[in-house]
This record gives sequence, structure tokens and C-alpha cells, in this order.
Amino acid sequence: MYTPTPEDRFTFGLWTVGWQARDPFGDASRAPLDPVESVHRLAELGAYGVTFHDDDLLAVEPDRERAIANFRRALDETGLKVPMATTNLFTHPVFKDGAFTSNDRDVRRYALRKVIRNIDLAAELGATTYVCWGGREGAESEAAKDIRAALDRYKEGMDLLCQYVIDKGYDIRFAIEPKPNEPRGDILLPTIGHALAFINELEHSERVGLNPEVGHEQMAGMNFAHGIAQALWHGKLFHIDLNGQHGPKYDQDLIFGHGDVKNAFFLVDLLEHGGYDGPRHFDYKPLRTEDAADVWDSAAANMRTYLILKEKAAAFRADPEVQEALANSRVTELARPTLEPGETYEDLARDEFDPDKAAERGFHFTRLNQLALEHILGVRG
Ligand code: GLT
Ligand code: MN
Ligand code: MN
Repeated sequence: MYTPTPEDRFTFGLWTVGWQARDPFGDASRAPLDPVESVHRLAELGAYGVTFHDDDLLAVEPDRERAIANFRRALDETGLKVPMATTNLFTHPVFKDGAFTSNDRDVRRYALRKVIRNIDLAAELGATTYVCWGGREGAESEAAKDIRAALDRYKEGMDLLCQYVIDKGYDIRFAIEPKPNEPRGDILLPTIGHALAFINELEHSERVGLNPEVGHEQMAGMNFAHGIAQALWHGKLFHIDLNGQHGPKYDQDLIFGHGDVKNAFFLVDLLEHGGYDGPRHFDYKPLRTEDAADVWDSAAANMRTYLILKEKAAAFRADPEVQEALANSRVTELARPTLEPGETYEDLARDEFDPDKAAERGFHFTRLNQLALEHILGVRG
């Protein structure tokens, strides 16, 4: 029961289990983790794949070529896949004012070179998604950054990277990851909505989509399940970062489900029934209080929670009382177009409708919500 297998397509960033738990107030509480060990452990736990930043590979072996060779060997030994890769454009102080949108033009050129070098490796390892999280693209003062010029440079960078993968013939799409703040006071492309609008302005917009993260939207006070539904509606859910968060505060990166459980339930329901077939990628941080062994319990907890919620979502959908409640609440009626085929706005004038009478009808959403909650709490189905 609830034992993950590669068919579930669970993936983890090397930087998640490998996080040494350094925070702004304290030093690392865990030793560096060899990516080779992470690959083996994740495979044993039933994961499908791993993802990485260029710099993650160098955690214990500073020589890039040797580090890549070790990583490749571990992948071959375990069968773990690399569906996604990304670039670290935030740790080195050279990126303190951003990468693609730094006021310093030389930094912008260096950042693009750093991405291109890792795209070549990503392509070699078979990755089809390349994530761009612009954590340092932002400002603390309105005076410090011309936002319209910054967006011009962001677009210039994304257009250039798309052209690069097209010219190389790589089967790679880009996925932008929004975040409202942290580490910058205000980050560019702060929410799913901002990022979708930006993507529309790109030269190769069909090659660019989203990698939304649960906690990042919740930090902005957004409903994550709604945001994912809209990303799916636009055909832009290229990848997803699953984790947990308790409302608008610092980025907690909790285990999936260890934040807003009800939103996690409806998210799993949506992912399982909404047409998303990409990896279920966990981007969380094992708590700073945990030791090296606890890390693997936390990795397993993400997958187990997802599988439990998947089972509960299926039971919720199959429950005859839920089906009746959905019909009573007229949830299904929303799928019916407002005009009949062939009707025009002129036909609206022919309706006989008493708004005062219609306003008396309740939608009975309380019952639906309570049924969902009871499924989550395990007292039904
Ligand atoms: C970083 C960030 C994440 C991003 C990663 C991709 S790195 O840990 O907090 O949300 O997904 O660059
Ligand atoms: Mn996060
Ligand atoms: Mn993330």
C-alpha cells in the first residue's frame, strides 16, 4: 500500500535531499551528501528520476568531468531518469543583482553562458524540461531597477536560449518558475499569472511554459489548485514543484501535504484527472532539525502522501453521495455552453427569468466541502 514505483513518475531535485540546512540565522546541520548516494537512495525508495542544478553535481567532487562521470554511472546502475535540469543563478555573489536582468551587462552575458553550458549536459542526459527560476531577478527598491528594461532583458535571454536549443536540435522546453519574493525583496514574474503574460510576449512562446511551486503561490496568497488549473487551461503546465507551505510567510519548502492539506487534496485530484502527464517533482527541504537518516524518511513521506491523496481523490469522485452533491450544486452544469449552438446574443432577450426567484436557490456548496473534508479525514470510503 502506498509504495511508490517508477510508474508514478516521482522525481526529486538533488538540492532537496542534499540540502545541508544552512539558513540565514544558522550554519549547516547536516554533512554534504554525495549525489551518487542520493541517486541510489531515491531509486531504492521507488522514485522515477532526479533533477539537478549545474552546481549540485559538485557537492563532494569539485572536478566537473569526474562529477558528471560519477553521476552518469549512478544513473546507469539504478535506471533513474533525468527529466529536468536547471542552472544555479543565485548562490554566487556575482548574481546579487540578478542574472538575466542584472544591471551589470557582463553578468548577464556570464549568466547566459552558464545556462548554455548546462543545457548541453541536460540534453546529453535526456532532460526534456529546463527550469528557469529567477530568484535573484528583482529589487528591493523601485529606484534600483527599471522594470520595463529588466523585462526586455528577461525576454532577450529567454529568446536567445530558445534559439540555442532550436539550433542544436534539442528536444527541450523551458519552464519558468514564479515566486513573489525571497531572496529578493520583490522578484520579477512573481505569480503564475505574471509569468503567463510574459510568456505570450516571447519569440518562441510555444517552447516556454511554467514550473509552478505550491509554496510560492501560497506565499503570494494565491490558491495553488486554481493557478494550476489555469496553467493547464493555457496548455502551459510543463512541470510542477510539489511541497507544503503555511500561508504567506518565508518560503517553508515543507514536505508535500505538510502545509495546506485540503488544497493538496484538490491539487492531486486535478493532476490525476486534469490531463497532466509530466513528472511529479518534489522541491522541498528536509527540516533543519533532522539527521542524515531522517532525510530519507522525509523523501519517502512526500511520495506516500501523494499516493494517499491520489487514492482519496479517486474515492471522493466514485462516492455516489459526492456525485449527487456535485449535481445538486450544479458543478457539472458549468461545462454546458451558455448559448445553444447557433444562438446569438439576440436570443438572450427571449429568456423568461425571474432574478429574485433564482436568487432564492442555494448552491449547497457546504455539503460538497464537508464531503471532501470527510474523505480527507478518512471517515468515508
Ligand atoms: C531553489 C528554489 C526552488 C527552485 C530551484 C530551481 S532552486 O532551491 O528555492 O524553488 O525550484 O532553481
Ligand atoms: Mn520554495
Ligand atoms: Mn521550486
